[in-house]
Amino acid sequence: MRLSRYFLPTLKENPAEAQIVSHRLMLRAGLVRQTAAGIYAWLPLGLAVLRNIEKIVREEQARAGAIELLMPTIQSADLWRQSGRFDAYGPEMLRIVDRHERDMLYGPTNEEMITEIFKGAVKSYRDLPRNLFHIQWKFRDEIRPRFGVMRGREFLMKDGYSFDLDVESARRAYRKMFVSYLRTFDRLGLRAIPMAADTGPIGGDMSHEFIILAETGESAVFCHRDLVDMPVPGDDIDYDGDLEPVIRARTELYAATDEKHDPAAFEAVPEDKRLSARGIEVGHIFFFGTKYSAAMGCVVSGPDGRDTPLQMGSYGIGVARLVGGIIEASHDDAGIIWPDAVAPFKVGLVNLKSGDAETDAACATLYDKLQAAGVTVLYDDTDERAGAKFSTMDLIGLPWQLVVGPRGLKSGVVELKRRATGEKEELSPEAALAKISGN
Ligand code: 5CA
Repeated sequence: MRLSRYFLPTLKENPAEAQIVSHRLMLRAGLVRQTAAGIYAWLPLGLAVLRNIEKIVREEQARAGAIELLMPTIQSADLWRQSGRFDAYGPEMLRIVDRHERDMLYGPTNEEMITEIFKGAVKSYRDLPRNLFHIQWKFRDEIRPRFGVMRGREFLMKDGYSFDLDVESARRAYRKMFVSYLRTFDRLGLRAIPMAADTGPIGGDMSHEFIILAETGESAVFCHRDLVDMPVPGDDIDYDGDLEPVIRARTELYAATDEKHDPAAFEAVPEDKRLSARGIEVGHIFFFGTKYSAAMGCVVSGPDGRDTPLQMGSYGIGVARLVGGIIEASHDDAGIIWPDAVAPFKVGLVNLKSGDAETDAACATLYDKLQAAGVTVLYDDTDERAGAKFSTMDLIGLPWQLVVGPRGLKSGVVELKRRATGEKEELSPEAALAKISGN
């Protein structure tokens, strides 16, 4: 993409309304714009990051056996009356009346809808287990939307729902998602710690939040320090094998959010291992048994021929929140530092003298070759000053900066900078291409 034809409205000044660094940087780097309180338009650069996150989430859901579908954002209130949540959900739910005076709502989550769909389709235990997910916009009329996309009113979520015949099999589904979340966040460049959590309006008796540590996090969290760097299962993980050891290694160490905090149990952790910090909840998984299936008649005939309400769990990832979370975890004074896996472009190609025939030609060749090698590249072909170009590149945080100017070209070199470390080296254009493509 040529910057001269792109849409990248960056800001020089820090926006006054942004209280935390990720919100500031998302506005300054032209990722999002607020259109109403807690509602954001995703600009091209932000959308590219969102899509990259979605891709990793999808791949890891598929690896764990979950199947994608897509449910609508607008739901009928009747469904929620069946579960009893239409009244219970309270003012956080955006209620809508259509032209026929029917009560509708903008979905804050989808337990009811997926239960209804599943109930109409699956009649026999032979069609179990299943885990269905979608990645869809949600609306929650948060009383205090803040911190940009971290606590928005409209936000993108991955929500998945498992259906099993009995409790043991449902717990197995829960364990699969637990492990899949560890892998997902790891691939996103984050260290997420599973913590015992409250179930809130979703309900159920077992729940873990996945928390990344950040000073600006909304939740106070308490955990054993060893959880922070615990290695995550590799991509050879066998989801049909025994996942219990992976879970046990984590759940036997103390980790709890504020609501579940047990000061006495925390005191039992050796003092040098006690970590009391703030965190961002990027995922949340729940096991709630028959709460929705019993209320809504989602039953199958079991091996004994008797109707059995299904055992269910639900599994959420804050896809939009993750964009802010990743920036909180990875930035410096100059701007964002995208982990390679989610970067909107892999390389920023900087032309130090647009209009100079030789520099333009060298850049054009590099641009073509990068694209031919399948490397995503944002080419700054504008006639801005060099200093401004460097600041923009640092601000938007692409993993590599490839800087081409007339002076270097005279001696046959370009400059390659790694954004994360600031390390720079001069090398031939061919060597630079090889290094970028090989990484
Ligand atoms: N149905 C369940 C799981 S599918 C559910 O809705 N869980 S949740 O309420 O915990 O939300 C899942 C994830 O969405 C959270 O872990 C969080 O990362 C994200 N999330 C929740 N509320 C917001 C919000 N207001 N803004 C941005 N992200 C949010």
